Amino acid sequence: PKNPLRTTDPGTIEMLKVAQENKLETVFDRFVAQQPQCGFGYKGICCRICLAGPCRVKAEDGPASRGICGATAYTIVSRNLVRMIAGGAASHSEHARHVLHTAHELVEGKTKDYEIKSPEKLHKLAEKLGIETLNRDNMEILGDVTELAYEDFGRYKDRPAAFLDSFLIEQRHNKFLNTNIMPRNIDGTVTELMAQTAQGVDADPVNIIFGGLKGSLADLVGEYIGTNLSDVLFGIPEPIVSEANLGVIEEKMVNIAVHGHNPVLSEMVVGAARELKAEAQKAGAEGVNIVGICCTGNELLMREGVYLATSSASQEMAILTGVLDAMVVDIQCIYPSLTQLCDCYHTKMITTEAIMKVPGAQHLAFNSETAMEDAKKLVRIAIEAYKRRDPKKIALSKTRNSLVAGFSIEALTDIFGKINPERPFSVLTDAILSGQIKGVVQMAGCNNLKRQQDESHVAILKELVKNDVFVVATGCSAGAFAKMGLMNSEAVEEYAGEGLKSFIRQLEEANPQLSTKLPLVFHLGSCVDNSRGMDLVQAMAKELGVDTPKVPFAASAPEAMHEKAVAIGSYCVSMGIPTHVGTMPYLEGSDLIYGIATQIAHDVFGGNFIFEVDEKIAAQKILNALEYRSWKLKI
Ligand code: BF8
Ligand code: SF4
Repeated sequence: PKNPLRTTDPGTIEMLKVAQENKLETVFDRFVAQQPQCGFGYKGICCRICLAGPCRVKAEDGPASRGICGATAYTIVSRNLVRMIAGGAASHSEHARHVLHTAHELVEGKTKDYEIKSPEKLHKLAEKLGIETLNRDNMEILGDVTELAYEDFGRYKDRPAAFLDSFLIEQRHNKFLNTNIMPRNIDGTVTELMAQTAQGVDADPVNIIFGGLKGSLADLVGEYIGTNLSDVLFGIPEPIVSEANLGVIEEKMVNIAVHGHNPVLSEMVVGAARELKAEAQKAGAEGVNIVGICCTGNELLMREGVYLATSSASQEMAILTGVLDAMVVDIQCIYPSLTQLCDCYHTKMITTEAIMKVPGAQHLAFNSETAMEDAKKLVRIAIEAYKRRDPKKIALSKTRNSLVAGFSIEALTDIFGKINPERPFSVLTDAILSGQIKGVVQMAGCNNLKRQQDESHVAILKELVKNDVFVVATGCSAGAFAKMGLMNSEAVEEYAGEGLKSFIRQLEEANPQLSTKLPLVFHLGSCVDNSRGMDLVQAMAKELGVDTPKVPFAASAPEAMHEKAVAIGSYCVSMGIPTHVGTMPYLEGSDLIYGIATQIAHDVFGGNFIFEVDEKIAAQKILNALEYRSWKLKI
């Protein structure tokens, strides 16, 4: 391969050398050890849904072209695929459920450690959901909001999930009802999908895929609950400056990485770190440095300006600096291998959630009732570990880049609103209609070592901004840009095309109150905050007076990995968005399913998957999709 390291992230490259010198195994070695990966699995034509299997589609025709029960390639591929969506929806909603429980405990008076940080968001959310706000106490309003959110998890009545329906423009609402994919709840939809795809149930690939799309919308319900309630409890993100990459882990500090997804825990750790500064100083450090990994990092970066240490594929690298004192994890995207590396260092690994334990890690159950107390225990474990650092093992990274994050829809509305207060999003759509910018692309998703880490994110971004596309980003895609120094104003100068540059400068001139210049790519938040992107595309649709399939808006997940990414991609398609994916999902074993994903979906929902591993060609396909839509709008 052109780059045997399989990463393009300079911080990770520094640390990989440390791993190699010390013969420490990392994900990069295990990726190589797994090659070649199974061809049947890759194509999605291995079925192990029942104990008669595993069955593989081994021939074009005859008995070997089907599983023992007679399931054909298209049935097996579609079942496998939508079970991934069910997994994604379950994951995002588990995250949302935790935020919801915390909000509920606050309402019940069971926790004193949380508050309604943004009454403004609470009121807006309640109004959207049809909950009365006039002359009512905030806690009462939050009580009704949480009740409705709980109903969205388990509703049996035939009524669409409120945390989706209230966020949809009319045309999408009707489309989802007419195609029978509007979920009425989350838990029931995930369960139904498992039942639908069990041995001997649905064999019709179209019906299975439509079940999957309903599952993907259930995922979006969870994301809407997660994003909105997090904003209520922890504040609406606003533009904020910070830094990213492994160099933010500093020798003179007690360093705690918060890794995973849920702000409920990590927000408390940030508070506890501030309170326990004196204890850290007593131990010889200058203070406590919280750094984020993956999406919990994005959550804290967006609201608190906490440094982002790294993203998913390079999570192990944080330990190799030799100065990470604790790795505190909640749920999702956490490599079980972390303990293996922690064992070679003084670093303490601590799991905190009942459904997420790793052999070798210490488990400290985190409860919202005792949140601050628990968070302080975590910080103290790190301070103790700090005293046991081995100076011989210290290998600091020099890579850290400045960034600007914090672009919630509210923040974007404020920024655009300085130019047109009545119709903020017309600023964006007018710029598209005038040709100043070509459209909007939401870059999202993970790292996947099938690609060189971050290479595809960066290559596609550069191609898009050079061609005047306004880019928003979430998750590890945003992480890649932050780490690489592409999420700041200098990057606008260096990489933006003339149209995009003038658009961003125009926004800056209209917003002198901002303490920072604007970045090349606008950070929308964590993966659940892809829901913010769905608000954005619909705000643009409203402004243009059209349905979403007519909006010059596309999505791209160049290095998709997690089941959650499969769910997100699928709801983007349902939302009428052309959606590029750069790592192939397991569907090449059925031309029919490939066709449904890339073409039939377009006929029904107006969105479609664009599977393309070559970055240049992918960027061109995304640009073509945007251009076609802008051209249609203008005629
Ligand atoms: O939810 S982008 S690798 S960290 S799944 Fe995971 Fe993928 Fe990163 Fe965030 Ni999202
Ligand atoms: Fe084989 Fe059918 Fe069982 Fe799948 S469900 S493992 S194809 S017998």
